[in-house]
Amino acid sequence: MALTKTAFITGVTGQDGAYLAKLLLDKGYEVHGGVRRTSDLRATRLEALGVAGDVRLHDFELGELNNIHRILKKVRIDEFYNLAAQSFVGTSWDLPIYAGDINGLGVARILDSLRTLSPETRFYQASSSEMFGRAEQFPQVETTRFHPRSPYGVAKVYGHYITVNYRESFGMHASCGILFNHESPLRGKEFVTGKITLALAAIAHGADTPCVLGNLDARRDWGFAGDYVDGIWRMLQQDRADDYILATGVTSSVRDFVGYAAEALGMDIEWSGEGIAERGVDRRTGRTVVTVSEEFFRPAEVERLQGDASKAHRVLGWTPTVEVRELAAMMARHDYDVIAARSGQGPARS
Ligand code: NAP
Ligand code: G4F
Repeated sequence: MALTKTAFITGVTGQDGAYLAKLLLDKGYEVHGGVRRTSDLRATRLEALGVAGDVRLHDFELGELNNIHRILKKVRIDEFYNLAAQSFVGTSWDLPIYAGDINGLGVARILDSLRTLSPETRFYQASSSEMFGRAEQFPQVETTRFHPRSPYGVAKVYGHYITVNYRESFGMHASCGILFNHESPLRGKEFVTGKITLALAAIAHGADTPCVLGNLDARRDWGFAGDYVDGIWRMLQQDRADDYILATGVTSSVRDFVGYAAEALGMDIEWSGEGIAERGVDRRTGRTVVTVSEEFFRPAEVERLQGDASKAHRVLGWTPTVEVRELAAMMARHDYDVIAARSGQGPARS
């Protein structure tokens, strides 16, 4: 009889943490997760996926070395997934030292603790396409040079290379997933996709406040988080640890994403003007749906990302299943239905 595997997920209350916890529970794992002690102890994303009662939660702050030691002394862990991070790029300019501590040094804290207390544990590090930043090569592959453009990205480069270094120095089974943007109905509403789908769903319900955005020309390779956690799990099932890109290979602009979400909600956007004077108006109602403000531009921008996941496809057998238009529709309809449920109305039109 196969022994039950045990996994520990840092950042289990986040988008990816919730999807990964569900995936591992469905595979029969015993799943433990680290949660920060806050004023609201509800794990709403785990609740949304119906697994809140099945994950064993532990107080966990990645800034505190003793928290990692406590977990490793208490639980025998086969697979350790480090998803915790100061994850919102825009905020990282306000918290550059904190971002460096959690996204960079936090990874070293875990790796060094594993090396001394549990060297056989397999380790996953949540690296990011943000590390490519001002990329010189399209599409980006695992060997494309990093040129991060934010304190977040700089810290993630440290987290990435310290993982590679512990693999090379101590033979640890430590892998990095260089993941391109992945979204879902559980995505935080500070990220551009979640912000757009919530604002447009509210407008479809009659709200008269437009969605105020920053750089509409920025391009991202957007996939579905549910697909990406499957790729993450596959990385730790390999005999040899390595680094892999997960991406769809398709790049779309923020403006495109607005159009896809709008379409799913029965709107048809006409764009006019340029720069901060640009507007998106619904042709069917004449209402202004999108405006632009300097407030949401970043000090340094990542203009365009597009990933090549051939290696993950070849070695891991991983393929994304949701394309960006379908993703935008999934998120927009979800938000529409949540608002409808709150106000006692029916579900979204298809
Ligand atoms: P998310 O929804 O923002 O979740 C981040 C998680 O980290 C939350 O559970 C948060 O806890 C936790 N956390 C933050 N600071 C912590 C600390 N100091 N100690 C302990 N836990 C802490 O992010 P996500 O989208 O799921 O992303 C997961 C990981 O993948 C992150 O490392 C992110 O940088 C990386 N990544 C994401 C993407 C993407 O497109 N989603 C792409 C590439 C890489 P609270 O609930 O208490 O805030
Ligand atoms: O949705 P975003 O905030 O995601 P960003 O910066 O790409 O970061 C996400 O993906 C990374 C992987 O590449 C992860 F590592 C990271 O943890 C996170 O999950 O912004 C996407 C783009 C940016 O170019 C931004 O300038 O959208 C542009 N944008 C335009 N208007 C906006 C807005 N972004 C936000 N958040 N809000 C706006 O109003």
